[in-house]
Amino acid sequence: MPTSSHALLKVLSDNGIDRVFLVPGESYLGILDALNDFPDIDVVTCRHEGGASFMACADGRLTHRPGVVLVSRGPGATNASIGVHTAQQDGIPLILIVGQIPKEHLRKEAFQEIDYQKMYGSIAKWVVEVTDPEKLAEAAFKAIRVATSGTPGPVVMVIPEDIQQQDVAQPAWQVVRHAAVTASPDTMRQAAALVNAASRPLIVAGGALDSDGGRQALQILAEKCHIPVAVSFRQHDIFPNTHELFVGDLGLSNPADQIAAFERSDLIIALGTRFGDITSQGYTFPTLPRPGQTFIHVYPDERQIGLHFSADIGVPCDPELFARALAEIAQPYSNQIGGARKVWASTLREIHQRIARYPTSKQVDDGVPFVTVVEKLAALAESNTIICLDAGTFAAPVYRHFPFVYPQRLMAPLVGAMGYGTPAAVASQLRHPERSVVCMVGDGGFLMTGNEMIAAVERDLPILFILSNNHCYGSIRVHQDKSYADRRPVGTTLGNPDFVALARAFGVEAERVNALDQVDAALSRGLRARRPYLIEVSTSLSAILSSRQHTVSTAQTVDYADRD
Ligand SMILES: Cc1ncc(C[n+]2csc(CCOP(=O)(O)OP(=O)(O)O)c2C)c(N)n1
Repeated sequence: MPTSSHALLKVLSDNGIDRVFLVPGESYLGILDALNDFPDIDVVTCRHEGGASFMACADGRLTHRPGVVLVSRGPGATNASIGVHTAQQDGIPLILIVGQIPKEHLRKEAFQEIDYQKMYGSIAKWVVEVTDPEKLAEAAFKAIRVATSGTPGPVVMVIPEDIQQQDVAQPAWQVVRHAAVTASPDTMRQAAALVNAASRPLIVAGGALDSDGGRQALQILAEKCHIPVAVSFRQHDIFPNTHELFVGDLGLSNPADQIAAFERSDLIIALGTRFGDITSQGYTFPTLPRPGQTFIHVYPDERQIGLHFSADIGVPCDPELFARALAEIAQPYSNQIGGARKVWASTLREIHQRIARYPTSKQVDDGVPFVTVVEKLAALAESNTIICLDAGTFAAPVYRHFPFVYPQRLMAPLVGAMGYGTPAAVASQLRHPERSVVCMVGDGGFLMTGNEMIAAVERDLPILFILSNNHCYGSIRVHQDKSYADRRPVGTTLGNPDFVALARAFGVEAERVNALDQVDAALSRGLRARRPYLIEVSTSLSAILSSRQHTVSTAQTVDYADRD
């Protein structure tokens, strides 16, 4: 007999949700039981709700459908909160389903009770506590709509354990996505006039272009009008990093001269980006609230336009359609007189190339400078590789040097949450079994959610885990060094297990790299392994501490300090 839980799952399944991540709990036995009747929904059992919620975030990012995570009340829901916050900051569709205490006990501070409206009110797009089994399907339907519309984000569905088993109608409802909208012909003409008049235009491209069509439209526009492209925070794979018009990312440690150069632009086209805190360098680029440049802001969510920076033209529409339309009517660069734009683009490109150049390896005696691992991985990685990153200094060289060319993908949390890497790799490999998936994680982050690596063994996922072991919460140590002249580190040194032995105990093939000359062979073995494989790199701490700046040339230094 189909129940209210079946009605809930039917709505999810009818709307393309084919996988859920969960840690089971007695508060949602009804939904768990109903999952038996949905063989098309893959149930991924996780070991911690934080890991489960990160997996759902990664899945939501890859599919643009809500990632779905199911957890128990109280302890389960609190553990899962990191994924809700990540989905909110990263703009990712997510549905967190929480089993709740029986409805007759609500708001009595019953065992494991939480008022989720209060708890999640400020980090979720919508929190709904359903108390009528007849309304469960409707709430699920609306949850999909809310999670995927505007700026995508998290929805929390709270479901008391005693409304999960009733005999209710089983509606077949499809959420209809909005038709993609574009700007009016008048607006497009105005935008084209601004582009035609600009000598130093700059496109800042963001995550709302994350589709084959979006990337293609961006490239067509950039090439036709010869406009340099910078990508927003951690959206490296939106535009080919090897392209002559790629001029870098706006992230946590852009050198001052690069930002100064971006500031010399006379037109900024913010395309598919919210232009938030990090992209805007702490709301300093461009000038807040009135940019010094002509500013066009295109984003699918009306609330983001003009939120921080007032735009000359603000367009709440699909950035792909906008880019295509603009490319059609803007004057092709080849028809323009003079080479101002060419000089402008190549100046920015040169700055980027200088920053992106790998530093010459330092001689250190406490391990391998992790930048060398990144350099060698970039040379060996397949063209379809998905790189999943945790948070930490080990990731800095990836952001700065790894030349992403789609379909290579960067999966890194905009929220900077440790613990994301391993679960994201599991979710990515499940979603794309045909691709090469590499997870890079620090020793700190690995001991937060590395337990989810067991899913790679259970499901035979050929993920390559590269674990940077510097016996330290390195990123924070670097901050301590930088902030306090007397350098008194506290709370950042880590005593670690034998990670190779740990991985083997999980059933993962593993080896340790102690020296530079072992890196190449280890990476080759790991990438060829076709089964879960872990390389523990004995990473040098002194390379990032003693002098945080690797000298690349007299004109360049590379600061690794600020990359969480
Ligand atoms: C969940 C969470 N807790 C704390 C932090 C603050 N934090 C940012 S990076 C970092 C240290 C990361 O250490 P590790 O994983 O060993 O990488 P490393 O920086 O040493 O390369 C910490 C504690 C965070 N970003 N996320």
